[in-house]
Amino acid sequence: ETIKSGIPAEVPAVAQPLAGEATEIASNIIYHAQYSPHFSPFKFEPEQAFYATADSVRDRLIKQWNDTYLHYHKVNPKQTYYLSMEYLQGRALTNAIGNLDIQDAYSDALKKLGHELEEIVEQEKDAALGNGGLGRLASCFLDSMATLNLPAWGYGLRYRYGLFKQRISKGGQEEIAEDWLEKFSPWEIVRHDVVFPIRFFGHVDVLPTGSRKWVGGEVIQAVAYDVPIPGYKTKNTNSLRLWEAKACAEDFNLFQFNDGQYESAAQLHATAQQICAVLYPGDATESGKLLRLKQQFFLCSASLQDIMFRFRERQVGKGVLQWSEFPTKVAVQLNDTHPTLAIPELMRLLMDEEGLGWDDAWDITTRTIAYTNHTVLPEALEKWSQAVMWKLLPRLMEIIEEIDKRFIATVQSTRPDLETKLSSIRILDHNPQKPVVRMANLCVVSSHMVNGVAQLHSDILKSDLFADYVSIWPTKFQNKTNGITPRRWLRFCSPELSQIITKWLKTDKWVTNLDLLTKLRQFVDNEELYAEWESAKMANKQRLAQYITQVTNVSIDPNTLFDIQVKRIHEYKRQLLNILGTVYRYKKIKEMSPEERQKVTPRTVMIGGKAFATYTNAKRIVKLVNDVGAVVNSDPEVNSYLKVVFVPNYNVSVAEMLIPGSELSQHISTAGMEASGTSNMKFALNGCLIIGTLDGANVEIREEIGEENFFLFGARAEEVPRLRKERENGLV
Ligand code: HBZ
Repeated sequence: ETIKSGIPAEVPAVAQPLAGEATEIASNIIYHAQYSPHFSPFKFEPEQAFYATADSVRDRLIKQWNDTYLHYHKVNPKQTYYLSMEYLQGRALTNAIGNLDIQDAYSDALKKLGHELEEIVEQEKDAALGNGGLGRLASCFLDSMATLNLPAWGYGLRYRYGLFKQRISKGGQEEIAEDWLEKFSPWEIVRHDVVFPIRFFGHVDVLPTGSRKWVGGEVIQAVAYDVPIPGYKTKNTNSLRLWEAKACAEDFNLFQFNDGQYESAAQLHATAQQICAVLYPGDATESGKLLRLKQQFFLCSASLQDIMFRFRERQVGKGVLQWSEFPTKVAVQLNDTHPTLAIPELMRLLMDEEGLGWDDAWDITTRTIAYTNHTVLPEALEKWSQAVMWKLLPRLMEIIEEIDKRFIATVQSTRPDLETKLSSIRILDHNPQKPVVRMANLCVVSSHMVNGVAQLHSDILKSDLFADYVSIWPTKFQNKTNGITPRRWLRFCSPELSQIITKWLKTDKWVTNLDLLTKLRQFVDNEELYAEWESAKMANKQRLAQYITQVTNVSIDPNTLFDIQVKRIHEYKRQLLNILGTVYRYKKIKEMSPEERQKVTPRTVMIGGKAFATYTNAKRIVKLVNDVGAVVNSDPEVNSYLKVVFVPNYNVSVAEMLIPGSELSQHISTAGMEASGTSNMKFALNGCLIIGTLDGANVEIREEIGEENFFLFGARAEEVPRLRKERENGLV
């Protein structure tokens, strides 16, 4: 389906820097330092310079952002809405300046004011509203969709505390709350006029007309905060709309307050504050689970009310409000099952608020919603307690029950051969121990498209997890291999390498068309290119080495091979295997004679990543890597041949430093477990070799870069079950 906007791709965002532009920008920065004050007057240290610079860049963004909104409002194209509980945006300043193509002018302007742009951008805190690959994918998609001139918005939550800061102590990982809004974010704009009510608890009334209405309970307000998403060298600027939870002023009980009952007076205000307090509240307790479910519904309900409001506004403007047209103007993509409640909520809004019947509402819902699966691990497939859902979302549970009932009826009448499978493919699991709703099943039944995130993963979905559904809807399942934005992950994080590529290709069009990189093949024997490439890599390694020394106190030598594994710590990703391999290497070097050691390629092994706070084995792995590092790095016999560092607090900004400086990267998950992986793409794009298993997107990367550039490792996905069984049975 085409959802092109009509904004011409080649329109430069702003005119090329004029001779005097740096001076103009410098005075605009000074203006903001003075008249958009956030600090005491007359201070212009790096921190103040950052905020003033960001304000000045935002001025430019706002103009094209508003123009974009107006343009789509007029053209009324089909618009994509990405619903995601996570966005790992990282820093925005370099990206905004780069996408607006005004780096040089800003760099000159800051110089005039006594600052270096590189130093100023370091002042920005990462917006880390996500855990790992799934959240970063959402952010990469936003950048790419804006660059492709697609009318596409992201919807998420404005968590106050995003992903925790990881501190390494003697005991291993410690989690520190990270308040990314401690001062404020210069990029977000609160829309005081975009507010929707979200209901929790309560009950369902049957009206005299027979229709049903969810009433009572608590009602919290969702307030929109918008973050601009500029495309690269285009005017198109999309929105990331993050919802914040607030209680109404009337919900503050003045009478109770004046009576000294301070806590109960502000109870709903406190309840509202909890909703967006933290990314992924621990769900080991019942209250933690309830809060997470509240977050999910909050995102879904607010986003759908907003989408429907916009649809109505644009259709009514044309005098043609017909809900059956909704799927021709709206596409809602669910980033995993976390926003599944969008399905019953859209049904509810269409039936109970707009008065549609079940069949029409179902037709619209299924044509609007599509679902991306990111995992086949059974423990990661979401299941919600039916009891909790009845309590929190009574009307939605009625709708889910009805979807389940109708699905069963359809299967029974059209596919009697699947009768025995019904208990596993239906949505409700009535297991008497713990009746649950299977969110992935609800998504598959209610979406018109379901996709996996790499070819192998999509094949496994079809042949395994969703096999029975494939027999019902053979064309519903497809593959969309993940991707990354080449802007953040090459153009801006390695300006050195980018310049070389542009010089040899005689164009910078590769920044929006990576296929052009294959044209570098014609220089495969060119010594001059090699020398330039090597010097760019060395510059990036030096920058990385400096950073590592600064954060770990371990000095590493840029002349050693940089061997890196960075990702969330998980048993299936096998950081344990990497560190055991490193211990083996250490012991081998230890046994060698001094002459033999001369032949060893000196290597620095870097491992980094966060472990989920309650995941004990992952935390043990973090500690082990640190402890192995302490032994190896202090062994004078070995430490000029091998060093081991745990890179603390791995996040988007740290990745932007590590990836350009890497030479070998490890993607060694047990085959069949990693849905895709996306850092593998970022490393490959930065001219790094991969050691990896045939898992996730590694398979496709290997096909693209050639077997000779990929160190293949381990068993294939189809061999794994047999090998596992043999080991369980003690045959091996
Ligand atoms: O999504 C990752 C996959 O593990 C990775 O292979 C893939 O490349 C990436 C993008 O498709 N999945 C996650 O990052 N998942 C989560 O972070 C997650 C968050 C909350 C959950 C479950 C999983 O409740």
